[in-house]
Amino acid sequence: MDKTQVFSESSWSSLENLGWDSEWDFLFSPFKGPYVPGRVIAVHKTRYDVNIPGGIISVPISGAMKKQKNLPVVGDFVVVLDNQDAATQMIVSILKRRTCLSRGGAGESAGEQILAANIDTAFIVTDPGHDLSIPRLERYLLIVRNSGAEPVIILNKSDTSEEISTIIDRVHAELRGVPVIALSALNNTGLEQLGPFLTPGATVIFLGSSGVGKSTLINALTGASLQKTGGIRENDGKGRHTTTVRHLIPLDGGSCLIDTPGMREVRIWTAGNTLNEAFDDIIRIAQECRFSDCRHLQEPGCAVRKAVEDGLISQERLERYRKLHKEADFEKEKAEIGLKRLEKKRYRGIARMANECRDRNRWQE
Ligand SMILES: Nc1nc2c(ncn2[C@@H]2O[C@H](COP(=O)(O)OP(=O)(O)OP(=O)(O)O)[C@@H](O)[C@H]2O)c(=O)[nH]1
Ligand SMILES: [Mg+2]
Ligand SMILES: [Zn+2]
Repeated sequence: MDKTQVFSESSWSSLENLGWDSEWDFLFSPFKGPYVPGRVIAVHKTRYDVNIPGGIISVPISGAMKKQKNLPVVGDFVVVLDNQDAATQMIVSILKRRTCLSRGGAGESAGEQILAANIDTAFIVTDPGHDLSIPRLERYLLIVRNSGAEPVIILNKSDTSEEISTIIDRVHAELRGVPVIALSALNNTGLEQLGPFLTPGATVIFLGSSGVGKSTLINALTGASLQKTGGIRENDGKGRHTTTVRHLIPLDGGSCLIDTPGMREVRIWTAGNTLNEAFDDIIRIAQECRFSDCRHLQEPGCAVRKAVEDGLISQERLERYRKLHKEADFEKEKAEIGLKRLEKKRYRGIARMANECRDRNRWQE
């Protein structure tokens, strides 16, 4: 391999230390000859930093992948064409993702935005003060559960809060069934609670708003200042968006961490069954509603509204459910409209081809 292409020789890892196992080996087995496996550790505009055996290289993707909009994300295991020549080095395929973290596109843009792949545990980091918002945590939970990864909530900056155990109880009560860990990245206390998730071969990601301390936490875990950290604004406690790219970092014990930029907007992607699982209490009670398509608004014989009156479900919880449901439907609709447009375009292409064919035949007659 051309040594000049390995721009970061000191920081590369063996693929085994980046989660490569026999299952990946199996998926890679059809590729022989000039192909090598690798893991995407960072994504730039058109180039990808890929850790391959022997180094980290910066490569583009193949034209076919570009055309199919088949874009790698951080955490992907990929197949790289590596035939000694830096000019033709490129990613040619993505090995089938085990888990895939995605959200609805930002702004009005339709579609899915894939954030990262092959994540085992997603830490949803929040600050118990300024940033704490149950509805936002719930959105993150939906995104994570939908991805196939396991969610864990981290209340960072526990050094700044006197009532941390009350907050833990509140989060537990509102968002059932998710582990909640309180720690302080700055003071290096409570980090040992993350140990069970950082097993050899595991990949974990840190999600959350800007300024909650994701990079500080990663630096504390790696024991190095690999990630830049930033202050937060005095007036509203918001972060300054210090981290700008998602980055995969290997940890000594054989696990991998992914730092991410703080999210401004947490849109859920088509939440499907995950939404129903998260609100299984409401779904169960809704089976008793008189109308099967009851929206639990003004309909007579609504069991859900009765459950709210009886204090079995909180009004806020019902409202969060309604809002998320509406949003998931909207994302689905946006995606379907996009699909229809695509079909129309494809049909127009076929019709044009048929016309051209007919004209040609006529001309030849
Ligand atoms: N008091 C206290 N401050 C912390 C703690 N962890 C992080 N901070 C501070 O919070 C600020 C933001 O930390 P970062 O690690 O840059 O936050 P981030 O989540 O990576 O932010 P973005 O990269 O912008 O998304 C810094 O000033 C940190 O020193 C903590 O446990 N306690
Ligand atoms: Mg950061
Ligand atoms: Zn109802």
